[in-house]
Amino acid sequence: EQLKGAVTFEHVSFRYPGMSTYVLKDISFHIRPGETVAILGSTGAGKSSILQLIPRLYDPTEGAVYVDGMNLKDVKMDDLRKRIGFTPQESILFSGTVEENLAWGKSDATLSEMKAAAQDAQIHETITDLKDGYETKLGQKGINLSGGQKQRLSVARALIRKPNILILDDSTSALDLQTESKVLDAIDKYKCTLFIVTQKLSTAKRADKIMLIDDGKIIEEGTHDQLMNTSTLYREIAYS
Ligand code: DGT
Repeated sequence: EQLKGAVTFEHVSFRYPGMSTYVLKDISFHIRPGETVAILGSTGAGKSSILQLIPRLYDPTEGAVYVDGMNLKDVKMDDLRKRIGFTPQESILFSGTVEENLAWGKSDATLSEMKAAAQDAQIHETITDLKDGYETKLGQKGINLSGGQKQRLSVARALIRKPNILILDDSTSALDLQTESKVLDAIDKYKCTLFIVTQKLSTAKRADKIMLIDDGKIIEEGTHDQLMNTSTLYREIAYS
């Protein structure tokens, strides 16, 4: 059964294993399939902690997370892995070729699937300009990519799976506005549910829902236009 990509948090509270303080406190929201959610908030607010619960890197301490109405605990991990694209804050690339790094997203990916994903992530031309193209070695034994190039490669790796739910945890922070906007235009065509942690107003403006997170709680939510009308805090962020 295919996931469609609705995501529901029901009274989710969370503390990291072995820690006594809650980093998420009674978070509830419902996201419809295909919606884009921009998550904003200061450092340590809990943005990454929320997102890690969706691919089940952790389970909620209290409350539950549902995808398409199913408690995540009842969804097979393999189905989740196939259907959720997740790029963590620090891109994880290993010493191998560009192709091997991309195939980590989908082990049976063909070269043309890799190229399509790389084009969407605006990294294909950078790759073809490298000495050995997709065969170029990265890391200790090869070349080093810039922060923004690593981020785009990580996004490409997540797109290869054609995920129903895509989670970009600050994975476009090093991209300029124009490149980020091209990547997001391409992601629109995947019709996936998108969670994106961002500090860019241009990205927040595109979102169906913006969530402002502070101290483990959702303190404001709405569209850009709604929050510009109702939230002093959002206006401060918008004008800063
Ligand atoms: P960022 O990434 O600096 O923009 O901040 P957020 O909003 O993503 O915050 P998050 O979720 O990384 O951190 C929320 C709180 O949880 C913060 O007090 C640090 C703590 N925390 C984050 N990751 C871990 C972890 O792996 N283990 C433990 N024990 N605490 C963590």
